[in-house]
Amino acid sequence: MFVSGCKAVLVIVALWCAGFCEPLANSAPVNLEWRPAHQTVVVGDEVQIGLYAVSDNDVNQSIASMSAVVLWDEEFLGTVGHINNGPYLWYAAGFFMNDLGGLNDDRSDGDIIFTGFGQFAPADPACVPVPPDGLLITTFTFDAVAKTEAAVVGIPLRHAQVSQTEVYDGFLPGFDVTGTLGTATVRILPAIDLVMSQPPPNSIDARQPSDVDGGNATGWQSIDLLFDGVAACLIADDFSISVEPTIEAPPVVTGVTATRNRVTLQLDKPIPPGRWTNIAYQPTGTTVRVGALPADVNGDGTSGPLDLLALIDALNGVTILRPMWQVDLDRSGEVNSLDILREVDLLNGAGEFEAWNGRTLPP
Ligand SMILES: [Ca+2]
Ligand SMILES: [Ca+2]
Ligand SMILES: [Ca+2]
Repeated sequence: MFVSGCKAVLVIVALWCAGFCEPLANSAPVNLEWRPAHQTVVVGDEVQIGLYAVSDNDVNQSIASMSAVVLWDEEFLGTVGHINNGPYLWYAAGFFMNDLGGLNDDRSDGDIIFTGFGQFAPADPACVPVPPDGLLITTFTFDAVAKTEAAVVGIPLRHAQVSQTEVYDGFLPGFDVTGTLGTATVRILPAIDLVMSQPPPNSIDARQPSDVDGGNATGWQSIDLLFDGVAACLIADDFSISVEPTIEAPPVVTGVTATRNRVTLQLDKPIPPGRWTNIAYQPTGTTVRVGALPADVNGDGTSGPLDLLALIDALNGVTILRPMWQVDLDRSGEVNSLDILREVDLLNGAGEFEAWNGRTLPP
């Protein structure tokens, strides 16, 4: 049984050597590189990193077989797996058991060896075509288990003496064309989410958007976000801003200050009047929005005569206490009869103010 098994292996190797591809180009190095699906993930996510074979020059190369030793930091990335979702149909590709170095006995200890064999001739194509822009060999998967700024995945040429990364040419039998070996880093964020903002979600700033002469454009230009866990590691790229209805150049995040659970976003300009501004926390997609609608004292998304009544009630202490952004229409820092005059200016239009009477925010 054992002897016949050995014979079978010999036959396979012989067939392989006989079936090499027609020389189409000079054999050149083939690089192995990583392309993470996402540069930033959250603890608990599945991390996906494509392993690519890339021609070292500007013509297609070809490989017959390859092995890649893969090392990763198991403190941050848990059990490894892979999905053979590349365009080439391998004869066999995976983490084969009984590898020489025993790397594949344990998939969670930070080392593994991936091996792929191209098809036998006359399959079309027999060998694996490797274009200059790269061929997806397989997609590695890891569990993201702990937060870090950089979880590293690398491909050493040799590991623990017997395990070796090797890429064999598809043109010249047995010719080692192993090129450069890439490294990937993935940022892993804690499993936190956005739970509240200040101003609170759906707040509408009713104050004047500028001075009456149109100068000194003013409005919310920073917003505090509250998370359900420590958010000190977050950066500007973790947030995206969009505006509804859309405008050509919505505000962008220019600064992030984080203290424990609280993050203050600084924007490059005030949120635009007559619109909602959506702030999304990218890793989870959770979004809060705040709006600006001049004269909308009662914050119902429409500016009109009812808002003038709401302001008069607020000045007379008739209604609930309103936040300053609903009642200090002229941004003086005080609420008084001048704000009533300013409310009328904003509704009817005065100086450079547009007439906001009847204007609404999208639902
Ligand atoms: Ca292992
Ligand atoms: Ca209103
Ligand atoms: Ca005022």
